[in-house]
Amino acid sequence: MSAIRTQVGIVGSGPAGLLLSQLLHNAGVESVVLERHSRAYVEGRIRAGVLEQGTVDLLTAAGVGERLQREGLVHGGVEIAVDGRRHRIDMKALTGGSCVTVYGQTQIQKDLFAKRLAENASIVFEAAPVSLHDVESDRPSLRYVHDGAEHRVDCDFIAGCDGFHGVSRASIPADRLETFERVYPFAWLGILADTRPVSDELIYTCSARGFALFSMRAIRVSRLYLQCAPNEDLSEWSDDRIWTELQRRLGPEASEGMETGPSTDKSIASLRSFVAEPMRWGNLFLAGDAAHIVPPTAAKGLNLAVADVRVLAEAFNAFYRTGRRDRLDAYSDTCLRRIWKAQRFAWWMTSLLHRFPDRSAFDSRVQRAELDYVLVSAAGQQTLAENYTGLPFGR
Ligand code: RFL
Ligand code: PHB
Repeated sequence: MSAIRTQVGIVGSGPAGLLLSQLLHNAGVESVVLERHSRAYVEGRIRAGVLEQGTVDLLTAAGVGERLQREGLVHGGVEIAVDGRRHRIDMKALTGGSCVTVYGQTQIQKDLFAKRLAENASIVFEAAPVSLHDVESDRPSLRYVHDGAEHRVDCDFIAGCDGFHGVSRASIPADRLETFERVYPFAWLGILADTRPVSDELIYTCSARGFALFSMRAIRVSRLYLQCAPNEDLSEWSDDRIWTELQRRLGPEASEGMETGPSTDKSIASLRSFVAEPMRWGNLFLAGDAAHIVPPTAAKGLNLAVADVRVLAEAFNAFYRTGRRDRLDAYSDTCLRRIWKAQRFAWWMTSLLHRFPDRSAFDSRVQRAELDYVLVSAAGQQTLAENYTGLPFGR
């Protein structure tokens, strides 16, 4: 078995793993990234689209924000449509200047890979399976198989950035981890299409037929979602059926002139809230989807992954500069404070805007009253705007 030595062994080359390796590199800390899939596979996954200002700032400070600054679409507002009536939330005015930026996760992945590989980063694609060893000792290691041969990475720390289904969290003994979970009784059917978005800003739509979201990736690229059953059969959803359903949920007035066209990607994602505590076991630190999942309604998943990595990179950096472990010891608690606030907001937006099949008539009336309140009250709108654009760090 061949063996190499590094400071931080990173499992997973999603946004969390790659950005961590970039931030460590910028601080003079070495890392090796092990990725189970190919680069093309990781770059091709259509996922997040909305970035908080803090995420944009960190990517820019890390040296991977050039194209994001040029091509990202800055949005100062968001719309909520209820039974065909559109209401705009002026996030920028309500928060004293905060906006979000629409820029696809695929583009972030491309920017990060380009930068990391230009700097000769050590990233092993198609490393499978990966296993974690001696995590509780000060000599942890990662083992993996690549091209049929076994390899070992000896390191000081392991960062588990391998998403919800990864091996890192699964390696932690069950009695060392507490998990909190809620699974929602619906899923999102999402398409991508080369059509002009129906509006300049995102429209979150609440109707008797269920939730829909009108988002975008670029001036002429739409990203659209429909609430559907968790066991929905994708093959039963032709493009025509999807566009018709989108128009029905948005209502005739608001969807007038909507440009339709063939989808270029189509998928179904289930909705779940999940947190694993603590985000550390010995010298293994979990970051991003490996430690927590939010339903996509509040667009927080990628932003939380970036926020974790920011705290983790600073903690590693402090350790290598000073030998002090206090930031590493505080990592899990520091992140969890922010994560639970985002969890609450994602759960709240999901509860507010979706049709719940098992909700009583009373509960549905209360849901509608809450929505009405949020849309007419300055305080309600401000709460939404402040959480959607991203809570500050350290509070
Ligand atoms: P990722 O992106 O899942 O990356 C994990 C990487 O680890 C690899 N891996 C392994 N490698 C080695 N060994 C193993 N055993 C491994 N197991 C897995 C995987 O191949 C992969 O490359 O996790 P990361 O980096 O934590 O990033 C998290 C984000 O991807 C995720 O939170 C967001 O996509 C969530 N999300 C959204 N977040 C937002 O902030 N804004 C949004 O607008 C938003 N929209 C969304 C979303 C997620 C969605 N889906 C499909 C779940 C919309 C959707 C529909
Ligand atoms: C997206 O554009 O993919 C998107 C936007 C907002 C969300 C979720 C996903 O809440």
